[in-house]
Amino acid sequence: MASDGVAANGVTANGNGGRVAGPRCVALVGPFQSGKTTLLEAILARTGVIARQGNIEAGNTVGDASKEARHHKMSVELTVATATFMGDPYTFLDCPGSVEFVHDMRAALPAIDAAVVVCELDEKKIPQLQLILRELEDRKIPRILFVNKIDKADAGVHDVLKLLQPASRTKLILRQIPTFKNDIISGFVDLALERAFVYKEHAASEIIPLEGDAADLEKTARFSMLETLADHDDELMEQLLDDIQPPRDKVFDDLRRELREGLVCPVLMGTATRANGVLRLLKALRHESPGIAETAKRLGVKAGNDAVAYVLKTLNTAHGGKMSVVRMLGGQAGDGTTFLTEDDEAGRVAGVFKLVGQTTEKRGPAMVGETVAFAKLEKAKTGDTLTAGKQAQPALAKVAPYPPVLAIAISAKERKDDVKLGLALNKLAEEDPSITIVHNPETHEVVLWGQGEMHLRVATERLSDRYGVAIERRTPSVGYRETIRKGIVQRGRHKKQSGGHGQYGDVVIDIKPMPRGAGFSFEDKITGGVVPRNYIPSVEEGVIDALKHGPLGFPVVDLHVALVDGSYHTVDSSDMAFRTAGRIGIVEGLPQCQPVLLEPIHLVEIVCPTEATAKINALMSGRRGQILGFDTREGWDGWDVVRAKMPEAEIGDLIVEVRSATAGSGTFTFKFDHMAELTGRTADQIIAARRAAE
Ligand SMILES: Nc1nc2c(ncn2[C@@H]2O[C@H](COP(=O)(O)OP(=O)(O)OP(=O)(O)O)[C@@H](O)[C@H]2O)c(=O)[nH]1
Ligand SMILES: [Mg+2]
Repeated sequence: MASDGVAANGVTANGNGGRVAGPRCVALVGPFQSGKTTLLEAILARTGVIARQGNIEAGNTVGDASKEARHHKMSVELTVATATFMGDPYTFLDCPGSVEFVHDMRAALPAIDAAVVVCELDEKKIPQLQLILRELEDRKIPRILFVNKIDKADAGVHDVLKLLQPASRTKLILRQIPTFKNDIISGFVDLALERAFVYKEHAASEIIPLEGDAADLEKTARFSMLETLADHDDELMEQLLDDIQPPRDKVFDDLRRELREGLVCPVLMGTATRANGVLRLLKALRHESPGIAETAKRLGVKAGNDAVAYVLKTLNTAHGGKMSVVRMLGGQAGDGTTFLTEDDEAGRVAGVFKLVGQTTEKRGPAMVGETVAFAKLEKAKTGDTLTAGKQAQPALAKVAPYPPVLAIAISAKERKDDVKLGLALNKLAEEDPSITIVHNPETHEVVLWGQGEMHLRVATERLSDRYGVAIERRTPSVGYRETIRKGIVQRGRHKKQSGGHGQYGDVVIDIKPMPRGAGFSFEDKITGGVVPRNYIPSVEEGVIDALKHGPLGFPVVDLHVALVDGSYHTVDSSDMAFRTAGRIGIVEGLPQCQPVLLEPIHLVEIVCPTEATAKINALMSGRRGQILGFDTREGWDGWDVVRAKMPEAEIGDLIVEVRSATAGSGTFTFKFDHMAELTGRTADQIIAARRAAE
């Protein structure tokens, strides 16, 4: 009995000419819940790293080991696991599929040799698949599609390419076709090896004779695989035209070359839960994926002896402190190596570790191509290029997180945890750069911005689980303002004669509305010294102070205040007294100026697959949005951009609905446009809520 991929004579069937030896770094990516973590588990079992394959339902997998991931039964951060397959070390990066945690994937991509894109035969998940493939295409990363959950496929599976091709700009090339027994998938035919296999649960597939229907189907499918390869190989094209069977080694050479050059994207299949198809996948990686030499070239690493590494993830472990997961792109580094980032010192390595999920194992120096964790590089950040020696390499890759789309205001449940919360938030943002923390000086809120509901939920769970700070969360305040519709001339008088030194300040101010966006200005129109020069700045201070809280409860903007008259007392007048007088002028004057609420309006740009555009339009209109128009998204077949102006209050949880209207693939950006008057019921409610909160 021969095993999967090895010919009966025991010789590896693949032409070995261009095979790369040495360490690899491979990311497992793909749409949400496609089976990446399960596939990692199968790979670790297959390579002997773990004795038994765990599963998501039982909560005993190497990936998703954090409390938050187990609880939600989804990946919420990158899992790193190193295994050895046929003598070569492979580090697998199990990336979260949820778009809300996509930054962990995006930041890791620059350093990988190849990606395994785990997907399902589900039309609804095609836009998400497309997003991920684009990311890889743009970065020129060789990729293999692994169609998972093939156990659930029916006979329609023959249309694999028809379903998947729209997601890929690169030509897909089907490498295997499934075989069925009583309508249930039982194995596959490998089109390059021309062999039929029958799946065995948690064991290598077994070779069976290729005969009957399967043999006919194989011929057609193989021919179309060769035709695609021949698009980039004239000699092969001639052989096909002349009906000559190309030598097997030539086919393997083409498969390898065309994958690495980004000309094709091979498609394999299997069932991660049963470890079916996993050995074929590993062999494809072994024989076809590039190694560190090509990856270093792709990134433009300058040749030299100095160690160069890319930080693909930062972790704060409970015991080991800070760990920087790096891919060694050049040289070697170990305990005591000092690294530079492109603009700073990164620190000194205090411990090199091999990672298998949450297990860390101390090891010797890291060689070029290996993926390890360095402890205590205090200043290294995810995405940094590290160089040992005196001359730092310029940054090889920079991956900016997507702008955040959802915010919550948080505070520690107990006052005594305030300082702890501050420290924990820094660590949280260090591990996950797609989180932004904003302190709102006006409302004194700490606002956590993130990529979606689950992202923020997991962030707050981490604050309590990992850092021991219990959190309260609220909807963040909207940046309401108020202004006035008409002007007034108002006296502000402050006079106190309670024994001893009195207080006296008296001003007349002319308050006038100004156009939207003008802000606030103050003018001194005093003549004849009725208010002495030196008190005038205090009047202005008093005015500004009072404008922080207008008659409706919000900061007042877009008005002009001129100091036109007043009087003073030689003994009792003071800065304090004039300040108070200025404040009184505003407090008494504004309520007579027809105050009106202003709300911030943002310019929102939503991107979505075209079939969702109508839904998005309706959604925006339903949220007081003013649609400006929609267009096809440049460079994105089958996608639109919808532009609208929308009140900030309505943007609050917009992302939740946009994602639900687009099967998770739509998103938006927004930027402040203008302040607009708001009246009527909505305004009354906002003002009442503000009063109640005070
Ligand atoms: N039937 C079937 N179910 C599978 C297979 N692989 C995974 N699953 C199930 O699919 C669900 C998601 O599996 P995961 O391994 O967590 O998927 P994932 O891609 O890591 O998910 P995210 O990281 O959250 O995107 C779990 O319930 C798995 O048991 C498979 O080959 N066949
Ligand atoms: Mg996962």
